[in-house]
Amino acid sequence: MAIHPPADRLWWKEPLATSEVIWIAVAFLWGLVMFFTMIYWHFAGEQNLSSEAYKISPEKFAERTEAMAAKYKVREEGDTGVPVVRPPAGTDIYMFGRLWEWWPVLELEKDKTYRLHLSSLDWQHGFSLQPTNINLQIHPGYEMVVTLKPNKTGEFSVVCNEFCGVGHHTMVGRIYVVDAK
Ligand SMILES: [Cu+2]
Repeated sequence: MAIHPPADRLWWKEPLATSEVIWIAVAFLWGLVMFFTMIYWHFAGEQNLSSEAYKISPEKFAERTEAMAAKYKVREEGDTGVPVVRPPAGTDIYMFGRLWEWWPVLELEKDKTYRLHLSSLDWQHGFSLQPTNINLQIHPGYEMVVTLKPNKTGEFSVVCNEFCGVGHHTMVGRIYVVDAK
């Protein structure tokens, strides 16, 4: 009960009970286990991201993304006019977020490695790749670079998970993963 202050205020000078020592030791050891698990899981876990961050202006990032899209566009996504871009495996690929879209749509090959650059042209967005557990904060002025090796074919959605205004809920992008030709 903590209604009244302890009679003896110098509580840190009280002798430690054995059970307290045991609990402190257990908590400390468990903390160590979790700390080393983080490092181990970085290599052994399948979804832990190693990301890099660099400064880049929104203009420059848009320029690189548009250059890639112009070069490797294969079709358009439905009637949205958004290009579906299939860059060569092993290359640097780009996607930006802006109010309220992820652009462009990417088509990647299974089991190939890409360096995915992500940035925002205007505002803070959240890159969330569904249904995997991949989440990144996307800021204007910085690019996040993720080394990515898709291990499943299919259609993956990119949703914005950082509230960014009235169109936030419509901010959905797409990544296709297909078998290598
Ligand atoms: Cu958003």
